[in-house]
Amino acid sequence: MTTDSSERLYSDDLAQRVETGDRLAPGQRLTKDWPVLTYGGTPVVKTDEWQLSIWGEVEQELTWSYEDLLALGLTRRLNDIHCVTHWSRYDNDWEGVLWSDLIAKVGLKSSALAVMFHSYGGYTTNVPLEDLARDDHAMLGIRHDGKQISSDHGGPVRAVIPSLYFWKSAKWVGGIEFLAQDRPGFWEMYGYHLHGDPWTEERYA
Ligand SMILES: Nc1nc2c(c(=O)[nH]1)N[C@H]1C(S)=C(S)[C@@H](COP(=O)(O)O)O[C@H]1N2
Ligand SMILES: [Mo]
Repeated sequence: MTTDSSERLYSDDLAQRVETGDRLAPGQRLTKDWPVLTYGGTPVVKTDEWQLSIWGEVEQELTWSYEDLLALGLTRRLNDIHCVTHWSRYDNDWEGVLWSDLIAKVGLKSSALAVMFHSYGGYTTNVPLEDLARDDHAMLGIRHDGKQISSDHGGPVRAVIPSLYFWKSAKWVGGIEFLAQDRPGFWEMYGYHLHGDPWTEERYA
């Protein structure tokens, strides 16, 4: 990929960080490979069995199939990921359904303030709606570096929220619960920060 096309796929924030040499979040080390970080087993979910349930502070609860999700359209984004265990990986090339495109299809109640992502296998993680709205790279990821996301890395559908530590990017997403009040998910209940901004090192509470 040429530098020019990479730059166009960056957020303004990342493009500026690349330019000013302020790209690695504090306390992080760069890795070229892609570690697998999973608590527990690896759910293997086939695309024709995968479903997304949407409930909570919504006008109408929804269940989407994989085709329903793809019908919202795929967008490509290039971004960096920062894991709370101190590794970072640059230039992850994602294709998926942008959060903004998804939210346009869901009738949110004005009481909705945060989301809880629910994964196949039981993992959960919470993210304020404000952060998802601000992060124009937030998506449900389908492809990474030109290939279907593998089961290890959360395929067929995982969250990608590059503005927060990577534990917020739930793998094997099967449910999105809209919350009237933010509440801790799995790691957050075990002492991880409720919010998780890598630039201010919101690692642990
Ligand atoms: N369902 C689920 N999602 C998850 C996790 C997990 O254990 N289960 N681990 C989180 C953590 S701590 C990180 S760093 C990233 C790792 O994603 P990767 O294995 O694709 O690198 O996924 C996040 N999402
Ligand atoms: Mo992590």
